Amino acid sequence: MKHDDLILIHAPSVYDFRKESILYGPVSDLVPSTPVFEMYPIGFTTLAEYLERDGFRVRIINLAVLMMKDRDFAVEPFLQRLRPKAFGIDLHWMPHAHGSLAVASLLKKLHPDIPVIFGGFSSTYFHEELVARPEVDYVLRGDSTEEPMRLLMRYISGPRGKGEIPAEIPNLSWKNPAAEVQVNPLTYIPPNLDHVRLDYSQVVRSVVRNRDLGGALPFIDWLRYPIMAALSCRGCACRCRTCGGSAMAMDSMCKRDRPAYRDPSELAADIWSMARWSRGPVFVLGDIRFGGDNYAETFLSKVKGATDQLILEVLTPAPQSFFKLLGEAAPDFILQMSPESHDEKVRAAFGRNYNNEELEATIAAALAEGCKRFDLFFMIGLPEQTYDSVMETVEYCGRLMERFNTGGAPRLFPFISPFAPFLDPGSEVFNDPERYGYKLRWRSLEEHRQALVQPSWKHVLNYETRWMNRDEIANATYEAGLRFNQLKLKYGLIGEQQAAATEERIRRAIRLMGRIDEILAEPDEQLRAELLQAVKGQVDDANISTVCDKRELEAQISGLWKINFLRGFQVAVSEMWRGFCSKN
Ligand code: B12
Ligand code: SF4
Repeated sequence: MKHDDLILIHAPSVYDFRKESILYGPVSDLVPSTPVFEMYPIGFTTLAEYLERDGFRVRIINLAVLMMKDRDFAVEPFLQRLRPKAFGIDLHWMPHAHGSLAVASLLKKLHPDIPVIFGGFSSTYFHEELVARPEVDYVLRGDSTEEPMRLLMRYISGPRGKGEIPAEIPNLSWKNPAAEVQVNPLTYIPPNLDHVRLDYSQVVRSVVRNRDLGGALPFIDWLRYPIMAALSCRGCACRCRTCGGSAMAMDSMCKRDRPAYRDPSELAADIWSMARWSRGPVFVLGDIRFGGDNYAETFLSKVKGATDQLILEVLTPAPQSFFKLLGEAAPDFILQMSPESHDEKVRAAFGRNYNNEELEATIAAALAEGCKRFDLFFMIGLPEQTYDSVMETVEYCGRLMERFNTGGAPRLFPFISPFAPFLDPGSEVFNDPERYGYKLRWRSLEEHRQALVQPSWKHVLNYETRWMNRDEIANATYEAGLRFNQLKLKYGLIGEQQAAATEERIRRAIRLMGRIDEILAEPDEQLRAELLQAVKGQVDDANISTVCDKRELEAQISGLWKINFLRGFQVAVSEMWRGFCSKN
C-alpha cells in the first residue's frame, strides 16, 4: 500500500485541553468551531489537492476533532503509527500557538528524522522565532504556499543535498546545518487563484482512501451542520486596524499589494462541484463586489441553481440592484455585515467608514429582495470604545430589531462578541499599539504560547485599551450578552427556554470568572493547581456558546439528506479511477 507523502495536522488550540482547567469564554461563539478552535484552514484542502496533482499523496488529520470526539483518544500511539515523508502543521490562527507547538514537539520526539513544516498567517509573522525552535524544521511564509510546498516536498522526497536545495525554494525559512536561521525571499505571490481548486473533492477522496471520516472533519459538528466555504479571494482590500489579514497586514507580511481573486466562473464551478454531494449552505469568503468589473454578475449568473443557500458577506453598504441579482441566483441567500459598533466614531477608528443611515438602507434593501436572514456583527475591544458605548450598541440593536423584525418571522440577527483571545499579529494595532490607544500584554510567540494556558480568557487576552482594561472588556461582554439575550427574546429571535439557558450560562461564567480570580490570589502554587482542577467540571460545562447559542448562527438545511454519502463515495471513486488511468 502506498504511504502518505505529506500529513497535514491540525492541532487543538491548547494541548491538552482535556486536562487543563481553562475558562475559554466567548472566544469562539461566532464561528462554527468550539474554543478548541478545531477548524483547520481551508488552505489544507488547496495544498492537498495541488500536491496530489503532482503525484504526492496527502492526508489531512484533524487531531483536534479526534481528541474532542474521544476523550480517551491516545495521541502518542496514534502519531507514532504515522510514517509520512513530512508533517505539515498549521499555525495560521494565533490561538493555536500552544497546541501546534506541542504537537510538533511530540512528532519530533516520536519521529526525529521526519521534517516538520509550519505555515499560515501567524507562522508567517513569527517565522524567525518559529523556525529557530528545535521542533520546527521549515516555515513556508505567505498566503499562497501550494507551489513552494510542492518544491519543498520534491526536495524532501528526493536525494537530499542534490537537485533543488532549500535556498531556491521561495517563501521558505529554514535552518542550515549549523542551526542558523535562513530566510529565502518571499517571491511566490500569485496574482490570482487560478492555480487552486477548492471543492473538497480531495478531502472526500482521502476519507474513502483512509477510511477516516472523523479525522478529516472540518469541525466537530460538521456532519450535523455541513457548511462549506468557497474562496473568492486571498487578501483583503479593506484596512481594519486590528485585522491581521487587512490590506496593510497582507502587504507587510505576505508582500501582497492587492487581493488575488478566483475567476468568477471557476468560483461558481467550485460550488457546483460541492453541491454534488452536500446540501449544506455555502459561505462565499470575500466580498464578491470587490473582484472588479462584472465579477459579481458573472459569478451570480453561473452559480444560479447550484445551491439555494449562499451565505455572502458585504464589507461596505450595498445597493438594492445587487441584492436583486443575488435573490435571482440564490433565493434563500443569507447576508453578513460587520459594522462592529453603533457609534460611527468607533467604527471609523476601527477602519470602517460608513454611517448608520447607509447601514440601515443596506439592511432594508436586502430584506426587500428576499434575504432570508441578515447577520449583523458587533465587537467589544475596539479603539475609542468604552463600556457605556458597548451598552449603547446593544440599545441600538434593540432599535434595529424593533424596526426590521416586527411583522413576520424575524430576519435580522445581531450578534456581539469580544475581540478575543488575541489582537491579530501583523495588524496595524499590533505593530503600533500605543498609536491606537492599545497596550499589548504579549508580543512574542512564546509569550502567546504561555498565555494560552492561563485559567480564564480575561487573563489570556493579549491587549487592553485606553478605554477598557481587561476586567472591563470581560464585564462589558457578559453584560452585553445578558441584555442581548433579553432583546432576542423580546423580538422573537429565540424562545423562552433558550433565553433562560443562555442567561444561566452567562451567569455561571461570571461566577466562575470571579472564583478563578480568587483562586489565582492563592499564594501556594500546588494548592492553586488543585483548586483549579476542582472547578474543571464546571469550567468545561461553561465553555461552549457563552453569550449566545452557536446554533443561532446556523441556516436551516432543507430536505432529507444533508450529506449524500453514496454520491460522495461515487465522486471519490470516480476521481481516484480517473487519476489512476491518467498515470497508467
Ligand atoms: C475566512 C476566514 C475565517 C473562516 C475560516 C475558514 C477556514 N477554515 O480557513 C472563519 C470565519 C471560520 C474564521 C474563523 C476564525 N478566524 Co478567520 N479569517 C478568515 C479570513 C477572512 C480569510 C482567511 C482565508 O481563508 N484566507 C485564505 C488563505 C490566506 O489561507 P488558506 O488558504 O487557508 O491557507 C494558505 C496559507 O495561509 C498557508 N497555510 C495555512 N495553513 C498552513 C499550514 C501549512 C503546513 C503550510 C505550509 C501553509 C499553510 O498556505 C495555505 C495555502 O496556500 C481572514 C482575513 C483575511 N483577510 O485573510 C481571517 C483571519 C485569518 N481570521 C482570524 C481569526 C483571529 C479567526 C478566529 C481565531 C476568530 C475567533 N476568535 O473566532 C477564528 C478561528 C477558527 C478556528 N480555527 O476554529 C485572523 C487571524 C489572525 C492571526 N494571525 O491569528 C484573520 C487574519 C483576520 C480576522 N481577525 O478575522 N476565519
Ligand atoms: S476585518 Fe476588515 S480588513 Fe480584515 S478581512 Fe475583514 S474586512 Fe478585511
